[in-house]
Amino acid sequence: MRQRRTILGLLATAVLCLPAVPAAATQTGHGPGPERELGDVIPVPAEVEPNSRTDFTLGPHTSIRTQAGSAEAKRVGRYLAGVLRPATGYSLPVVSSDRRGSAISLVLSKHEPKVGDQGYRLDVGRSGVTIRARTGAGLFAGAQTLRQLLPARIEADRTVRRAWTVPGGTIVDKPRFAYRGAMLDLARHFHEPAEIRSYIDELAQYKINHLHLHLTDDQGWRIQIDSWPKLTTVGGGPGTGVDGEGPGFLTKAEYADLVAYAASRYITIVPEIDMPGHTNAAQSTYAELNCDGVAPPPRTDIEVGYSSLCIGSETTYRFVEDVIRELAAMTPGPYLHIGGDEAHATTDEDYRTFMNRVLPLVEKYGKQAFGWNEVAQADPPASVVPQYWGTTTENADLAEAAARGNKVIMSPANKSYLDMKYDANTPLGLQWAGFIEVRDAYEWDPGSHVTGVGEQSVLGVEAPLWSETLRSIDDIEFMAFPRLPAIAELGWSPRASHDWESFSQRLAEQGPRWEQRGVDFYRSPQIDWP
Ligand code: TNX
Repeated sequence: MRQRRTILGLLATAVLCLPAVPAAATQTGHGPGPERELGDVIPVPAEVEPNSRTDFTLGPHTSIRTQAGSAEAKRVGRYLAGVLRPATGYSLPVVSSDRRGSAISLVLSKHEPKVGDQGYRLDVGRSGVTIRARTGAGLFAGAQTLRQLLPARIEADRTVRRAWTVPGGTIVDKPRFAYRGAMLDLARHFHEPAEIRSYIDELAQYKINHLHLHLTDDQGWRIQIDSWPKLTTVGGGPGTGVDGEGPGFLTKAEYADLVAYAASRYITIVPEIDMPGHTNAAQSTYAELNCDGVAPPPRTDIEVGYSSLCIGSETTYRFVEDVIRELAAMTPGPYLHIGGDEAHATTDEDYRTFMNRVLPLVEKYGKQAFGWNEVAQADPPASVVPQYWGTTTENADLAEAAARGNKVIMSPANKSYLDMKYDANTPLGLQWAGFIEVRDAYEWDPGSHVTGVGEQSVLGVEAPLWSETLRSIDDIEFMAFPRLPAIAELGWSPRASHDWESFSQRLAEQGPRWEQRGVDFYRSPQIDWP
């Protein structure tokens, strides 16, 4: 719908541009005061102190002032200017002078208390907004909060004449969990870099800071590996993907561009090569990866659990090491995900043998291993991060791993899987873990969801989006929104702030923002959309 929406959006904007008085003010009866309340943000901030006497209104002479000498602050300033210029029509110059006057100031200080490495303090006073943080990531998070504190039409791609007022007061905010992730499956259907960038832009608004890319599976191989070139030319070529309709792959250059684009939004890419199962694309391309030396036919159905690398063969480990080495070399982030799920065609003993050889390889190339929670069955070292995808609240292997000191990522399939249908009428998605309405996605606690896995053992949360039924960015958006913001809030906001009534009201206000941006979303009947 992106194309169509944009044209409608242009028309609407053109109409609203005509009157001399601020359009939205006339339309909604709002005076010059702010349309939003301080704290009307997803994820909800940790501490909010409104002050109605210090609202700030952006004007044509407002500048974005960034800490002198800080390239990092300048980078966030430029990003923020890029977000605010189209709708306001103001020039919002990014300057590093101490000149007085109306400004949004971005200040980096190692001594800022109470905000940790990812948080920020945001003060809205009469002459401007000041965001303070200890890191660029913190400034960026504060910039996203500021963006949501402005009226929804700030997301318009054309000038809208109205007052751009930010509610006065102070926010002090930092995340509950260090890791807030989303996952995109490029294997079942490839998604183009432009689509991935557009998803990254959406994720960043909700303070998601990791994007896990599921790069390989039975139906396709989506990342260039020079030492095994046919993985992509054949395994990512025409006819690959579910129903043969999802071909494509990322070259190393495209992958590097994506890593850089994500980094500019303070998002770290976590690449996944799934093994020892989910490997048919590789095994049908290279016969030597099979115990019998015979390449199976390519598969485009959505069965799982039938493929396995040959555990007793040295060729397997040469292959795995080549792939891990090349992937680690192109990945600046600390994590590398080795899958490990649904290896039903691998015996338990072989699975342990495999993991005991492969986990050290990840470390050898300087990365920390993530694996789906089955990896906990191999008693991995404490540095390994199991990702829980089960649908129950009991998992002895995971609890034992937590007791041994492993940190885990929480992605329970019946809560956080964005590819599950909302209800029986959802045209896209699967339903093996049940229907997931937005309230289901919101009503659980990552810090106590699995018995024996407490808050201290949780590195964070992640919302996976598997692509068996998804082709376009519109499909992705429709499944991600509005559930992704629910998972994002569970990952960022303090446990004590958890409140469905508050969340659902703040979520309703995201609807017009998605409309402005041409983002598809599911109009859940649980939400009172404006
Ligand atoms: C299970 S969850 C899988 C994936 C499927 C997904 C579909 C997990 C670790 N494995 O292979 O795509 O279900 O929802």
